[in-house]
Amino acid sequence: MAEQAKPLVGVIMGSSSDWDVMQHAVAILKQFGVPHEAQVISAHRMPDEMFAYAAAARERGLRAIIAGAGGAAHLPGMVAAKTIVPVLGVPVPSKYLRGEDSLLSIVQMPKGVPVSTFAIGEAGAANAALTAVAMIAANDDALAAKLQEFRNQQTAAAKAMALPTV
Ligand code: RP5
Repeated sequence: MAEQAKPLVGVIMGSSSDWDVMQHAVAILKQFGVPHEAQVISAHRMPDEMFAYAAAARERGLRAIIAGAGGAAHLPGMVAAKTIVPVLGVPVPSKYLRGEDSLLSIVQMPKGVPVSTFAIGEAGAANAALTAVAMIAANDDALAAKLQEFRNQQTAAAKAMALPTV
């Protein structure tokens, strides 16, 4: 249902091999009923498509772009270079450096063209989506109420945590 409406959030990733991580962003957007789209757009293998996607993002109504990539992870920064739509970068774990390369590639943007950068892996993907939800909720009271309830549930779960007796 959320995928059929005009998307507000674009989820892009450099490879289908990123899906295991990036599906956690899509799951959050689905959970909150935020219209979204998801596709592979590779910075180094599809540079023309990447630029076209970024250039059209604002006029297509996207309010945020969640971009995940691994290794020399150019995708979030290059998309940010071509649009003023906020870009939320997710470092995907890499084979040899466990995603530390992805993290540094994404987070170290020079001053002037920001990429909001999240944790490596699943938590980063989910939190990027939660941040997109929060951005949209700034002008959507029903969505804000859902987000607050989501947080309340985590508080209740933490309060109910018990430790083994020693
Ligand atoms: C990056 O290279 C992708 O984002 C992916 O994390 C990594 C490996 O891509 P594949 O070789 O699995 O397609 O561009």
